[in-house]
Amino acid sequence: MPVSVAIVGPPASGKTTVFNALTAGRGSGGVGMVDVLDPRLDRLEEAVRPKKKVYAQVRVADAPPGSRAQQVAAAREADVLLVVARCFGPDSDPAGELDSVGLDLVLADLASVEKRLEIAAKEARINKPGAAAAAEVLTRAKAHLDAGQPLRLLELDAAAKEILAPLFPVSSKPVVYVANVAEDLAAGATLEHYAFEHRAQSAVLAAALEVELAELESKDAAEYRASYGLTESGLATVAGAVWQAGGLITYFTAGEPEVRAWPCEDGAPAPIAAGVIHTDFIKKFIRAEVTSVDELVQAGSMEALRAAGRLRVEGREYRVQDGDVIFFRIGG
Ligand SMILES: Nc1nc2c(ncn2[C@@H]2O[C@H](COP(=O)(O)OP(=O)(O)O)[C@@H](O)[C@H]2O)c(=O)[nH]1
Ligand SMILES: [Mg+2]
Repeated sequence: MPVSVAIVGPPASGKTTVFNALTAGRGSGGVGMVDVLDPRLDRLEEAVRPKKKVYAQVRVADAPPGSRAQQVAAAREADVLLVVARCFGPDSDPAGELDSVGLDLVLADLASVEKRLEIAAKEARINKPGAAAAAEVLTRAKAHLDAGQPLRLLELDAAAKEILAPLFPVSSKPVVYVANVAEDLAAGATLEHYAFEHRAQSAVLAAALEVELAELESKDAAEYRASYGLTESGLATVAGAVWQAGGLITYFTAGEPEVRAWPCEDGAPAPIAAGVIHTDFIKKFIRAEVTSVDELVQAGSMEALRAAGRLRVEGREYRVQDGDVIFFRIGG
């Protein structure tokens, strides 16, 4: 499954320009699928020589033009939000822009939490099972939102999260604050500070410049970037921040038909990680055979490692690590 990212932000902050930069102009209807390049996958390809190479994918959705409510609705479907603030041109005020977008998300959640709380409070009065516990969580959420704080900064255990889940909260989603700068990269500093204070990830992106670079050969683009003091593509910067914000790691599968990178929740037990490939694999998981990119590149194939007894055998409790190369044994 691709990682789903929604772009939000105030008008004219450069959202569509960011969208075009990330999708290299290949999006359509406001949606684009983007490959997240990864040199580890390239090394696996060289070693294994598979028929196919599949990078981790991100689905990027541009903010729909129209009302703030429409933007919030679109954001509800995403795993991670990219909040774009204008850090170029006259009177840029990224902190003010981010405050205002943050408030939109908080108010949207406050409305649905208040509505649900009224119902839960009534249900609690007639002793409906679970209603009192729900009202307690909703009351806590309401107080937090009333204070202008997003739900992502409220500590909730699994049971509390389950109570809020049917409301499809949007302020609980991980965010990456994107400083859309012109030539002056230093203009992103205010936003980076803001992100730090708000415990969010940030990325500085020269979106208009990246749109131009996307049209160049990768070698020319790299040289051009270097002249601006940029060490990686805008997409790589944003993808890194999205992975961080979303608490994601990448593991790999490497067989003859294809080598592939899979985004996966950090700390996921092996069956859940296998479920990223196919939901059936969660139930049918038997064991994971695990190695590293380096080991596999040395040996040339999973089979060679298995024959040499050098694949680690891990069970249901194993927590998949970033950079693992895995063969999942699945039952019938
Ligand atoms: N100088 C400069 N202009 C930009 C940049 N990004 C966007 N713009 C301009 O800002 C205006 C609004 O951009 P757009 O992407 O349509 O904003 P949206 O309303 O947030 O989607 C357009 O005229 C863009 O050309 C940038 O990085 N540098
Ligand atoms: Mg736009």
